[in-house]
Amino acid sequence: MKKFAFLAAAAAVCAAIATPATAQFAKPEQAIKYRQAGMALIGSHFGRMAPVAKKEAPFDAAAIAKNVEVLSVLATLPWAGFAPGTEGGDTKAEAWSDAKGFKQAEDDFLAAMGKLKTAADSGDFDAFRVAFGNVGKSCKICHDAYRKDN
Ligand code: ASC
Repeated sequence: MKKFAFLAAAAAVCAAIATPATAQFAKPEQAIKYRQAGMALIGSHFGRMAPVAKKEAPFDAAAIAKNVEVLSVLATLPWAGFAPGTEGGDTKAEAWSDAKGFKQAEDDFLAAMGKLKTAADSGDFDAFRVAFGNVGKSCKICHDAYRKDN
């Protein structure tokens, strides 16, 4: 019985920890807010590097690597907020009716992000500039297809 009580307590603790991560959104509006917040942060951390890529600001390799490290985590976030049943916001219905295409666009973005991380970590400006441009293209392809009012 002692062992059972321990296992039951351990299971309860696991459930308490796991629940917030699995049952993320009680209402569709919360998912919409979450994905919009994620996209806003991605836009901020991506956009702030544009002047560097365009050679309008100096290339600080360490600062870029640090920012891309943050961006790499942010890049993984919004997608859970596009769960079925959360249609709305600035997203076209096609993101759900063409779920395969939308997932492909997500995968392409994350692949481009992986290459940007490698380039930023290398400290090489030209590698960074090319990889930055490719991430930007993947943003635009997805926005053109699935975001309203581009
Ligand atoms: C950004 C931002 C986007 C993308 C896109 C890239 O900084 O907010 O939506 O880059 O413009 O083409």
